[in-house]
Amino acid sequence: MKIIELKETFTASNDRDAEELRAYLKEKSVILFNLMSAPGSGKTTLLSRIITDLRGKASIAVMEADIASAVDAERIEALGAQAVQVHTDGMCHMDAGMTREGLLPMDLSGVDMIFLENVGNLICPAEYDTGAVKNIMILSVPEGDDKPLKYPLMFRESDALVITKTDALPYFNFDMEKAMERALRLNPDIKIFPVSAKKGDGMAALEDWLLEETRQFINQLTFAEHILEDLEVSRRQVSQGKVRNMAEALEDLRKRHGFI
Ligand SMILES: Nc1nc2c(ncn2[C@@H]2O[C@H](COP(=O)(O)OP(=O)(O)OP(=O)(O)O)[C@@H](O)[C@H]2O)c(=O)[nH]1
Ligand SMILES: [Mg+2]
Repeated sequence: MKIIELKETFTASNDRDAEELRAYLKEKSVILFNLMSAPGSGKTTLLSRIITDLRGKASIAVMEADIASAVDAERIEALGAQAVQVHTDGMCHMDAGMTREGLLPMDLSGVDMIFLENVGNLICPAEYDTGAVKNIMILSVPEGDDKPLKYPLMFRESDALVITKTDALPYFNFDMEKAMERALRLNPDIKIFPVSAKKGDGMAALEDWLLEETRQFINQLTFAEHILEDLEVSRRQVSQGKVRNMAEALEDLRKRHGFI
């Protein structure tokens, strides 16, 4: 088990570090999902279910961020997936520099998805861009349907909201409609997936979304690579005198790709 002791990275701009990390992920053809929630809401249980269900469909690696211990990374490794445990030196969040450092010892060849299980906390993780391609928030039924009212930032910053432990709905006063409506009011684009990681209910829709996001991210690369290749061909044609000038070559590219 690899355990990495991190220190907060004091760089000029976390946003710039995050953009650089996304560019690195593009280069490596791997998507990074950042999982955020309160402690104990069910992040590791959800990840365990995803790893098991997507076996044969996607290769998954996990970065577990905690203040102490390696229990979560051990749970992931027991499923046969690559896991690294990072310790945040007492901090309640991960930033982009820390995430990059945690990725360094990982073998990313053949990996399609990396999940960062952020430190359990509803406040700080939402304030830092980790360099992830998509942010996923988990809200569990026992926490209550009022959480979007109390912790709006995380709902705003997330691309998807997983409402988990739905098997516990009979035992709590959790109004699913109210929770969804409150989340959507903060973030009309957020995708909401009610699931029970314990029983498996609703997992297929979430997993389809993860696979589709991964496919789109990787295809987007292929598309970008095509354009770069075509640009190189155009440049060569201009230098060989086959096309009159670069403006003409770009006009041809614009017609073929529909932009530039
Ligand atoms: N009933 C029910 N319990 C669940 C579900 N998912 C997780 N749990 C339970 O919730 C508790 C916490 O789950 P974890 O997966 O460890 O939560 P976590 O968010 O990873 O916790 P931290 O990493 O400590 O923040 C455990 O007792 C799980 O068994 C679920 O879908 N239904
Ligand atoms: Mg956990």
